[in-house]
Amino acid sequence: MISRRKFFSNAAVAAGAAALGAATRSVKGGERVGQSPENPEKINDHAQSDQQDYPPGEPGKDYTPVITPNGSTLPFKVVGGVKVFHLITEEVDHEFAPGLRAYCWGFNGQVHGPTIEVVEGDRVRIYVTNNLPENTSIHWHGVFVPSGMDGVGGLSQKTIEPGETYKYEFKLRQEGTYMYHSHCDEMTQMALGMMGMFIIHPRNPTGPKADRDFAFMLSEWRIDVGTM
Ligand SMILES: [Cu+2]
Repeated sequence: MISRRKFFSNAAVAAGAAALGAATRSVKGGERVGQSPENPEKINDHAQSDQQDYPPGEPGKDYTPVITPNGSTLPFKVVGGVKVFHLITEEVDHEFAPGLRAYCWGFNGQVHGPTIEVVEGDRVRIYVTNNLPENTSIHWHGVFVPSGMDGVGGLSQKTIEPGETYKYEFKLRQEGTYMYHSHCDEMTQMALGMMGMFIIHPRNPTGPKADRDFAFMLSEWRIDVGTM
């Protein structure tokens, strides 16, 4: 999946690298671009946001909120300096187009799930309540998290049973456009729609400010006649 932000940032990195030579660097999804051998301690962009404490990033002040067409942004509240979110996995009667409906699996009544929007340096606590008829777990795709928060069912955690609520908590040490998705019985759960966007705004943005910022998540569906 190539995201709009990655698309733009790759172009920006290429331009920046040409102008600034070895000093330019970027971290995206574990890849390091434009490393600086003479300045190795500066290679990890996320190292700074890891060590430094920031107040929770505020929409409108620290970032231009993203618009998710045909979707929404997951609300949060700040508790003790932590952004607290609540995802609820559940069956959703989803209308793809007038008259084209199917029972899907999603989050908080939506397919795909609502966009999670945060700022580099934020600490987040995400409660996941499982209202599906089977176990699940949620993985934060591409996001640097401690192993126990990675959401890989059966590997980094016990899966979340129906009716259970699981707490994920971590600090955002990077910026970029990522996703979250089920990481349990993936062929069924992801195919039925269990994914959403996870957007981390840069704490100290460079370049022009966006007037409007849109997030599109594309996926392919095959819905046979009479499925519903
Ligand atoms: Cu993934």
